[in-house]
Amino acid sequence: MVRTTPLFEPFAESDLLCGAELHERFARDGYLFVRGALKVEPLLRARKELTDVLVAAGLAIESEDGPIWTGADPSGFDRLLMYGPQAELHYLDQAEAAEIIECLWGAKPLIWRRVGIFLSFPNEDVSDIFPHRDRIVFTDDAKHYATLWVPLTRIGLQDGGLGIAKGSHRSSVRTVENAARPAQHVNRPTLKYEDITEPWCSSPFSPGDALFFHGRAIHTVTSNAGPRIRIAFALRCQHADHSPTPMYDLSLPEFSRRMSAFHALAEVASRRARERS
Ligand SMILES: O=C(O)CCC(=O)C(=O)O
Repeated sequence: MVRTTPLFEPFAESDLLCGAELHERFARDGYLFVRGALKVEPLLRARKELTDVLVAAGLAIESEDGPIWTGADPSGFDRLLMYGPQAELHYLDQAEAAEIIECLWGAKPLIWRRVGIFLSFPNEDVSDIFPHRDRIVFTDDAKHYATLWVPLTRIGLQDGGLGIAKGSHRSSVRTVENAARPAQHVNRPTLKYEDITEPWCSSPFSPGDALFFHGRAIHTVTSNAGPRIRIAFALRCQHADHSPTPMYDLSLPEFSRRMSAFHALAEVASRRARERS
C-alpha cells in the first residue's frame, strides 16, 4: 500500500542575506528553505559515489539525472553499505556547512559526525515511517538541535519530497513509539496525520538547495512515484555552546552498532529482571 500524502503549500524561500529576519522566521516556522545555498559539484560527486554502490547491488543504472531504479527488490539491501569504505562522509565542506548553518541559525553549530543518508525507491511504502519528529536528542531539550537536509537528486513533490508541518516545533502533539522501523529510520517516533493541525509545506528540490529544520519540527516524506531512486542526506547539528550530546562524534555505522549493542544489553537486563521476579 502506498500512502497518500497531505496537500503542501510551497515553502517560503529564504536567502542567506536576511539576518535577523531569517532567525525570526526560523523561530516562527521551524524551518528555512534556501535554493542554491550549496555548491553543486561536491554534491554530484557524492551522488556518483552512492550511485556506484546502488549499481553494484543491481538496484540502479546510472543516468545524468541520478540513479534509475532497475526494478530489483531493495528490501534485502543493507543501507549501511551507503556509508562506504571511509565510513564517514564529508559531502559538504565542513567549514562551508558551518558558515551556512550559523547564518541561518544565528548561532555557531557543532556539526555531528553522523551523516544520515536517505534513499527512497519508487513505490516503496513509507506509510509506517512518517510523519515524525526525530529522536536525535537523548538527554536534552531539542531546541538546541537542528538538521540541514540536502537533496542529491532532483525531487518533485511526489518523488519522495520532504515536507514540514509549519510551526509544529512549537506544538505539544504527542508522538507514538514505533518499534518496527527500517534501519534508516530508527529512533523516529511516529505521528498521525490527523493529529497535526499545522499546514504542511514543501517544494520541488534540486541539488544545491538546503532545508534547515528545528529539532522538534514534524516532517514527512512522500512516496516516490518517479522512476529514479531519490537520495538525500542530513547533517545534524547542535548549538556549539551547548554540551555535546552523547555519541555526537560517531559515524552512522558506529552509532548503529552502539545502539544495537545498547538494545541487546537492555534486552538481557529486562530478561534477567523477568527471570528474577
Ligand atoms: O529524507 C528522508 O527520507 C527522511 C529525512 C528525515 O527524516 C530526517 O532527516 O530526519
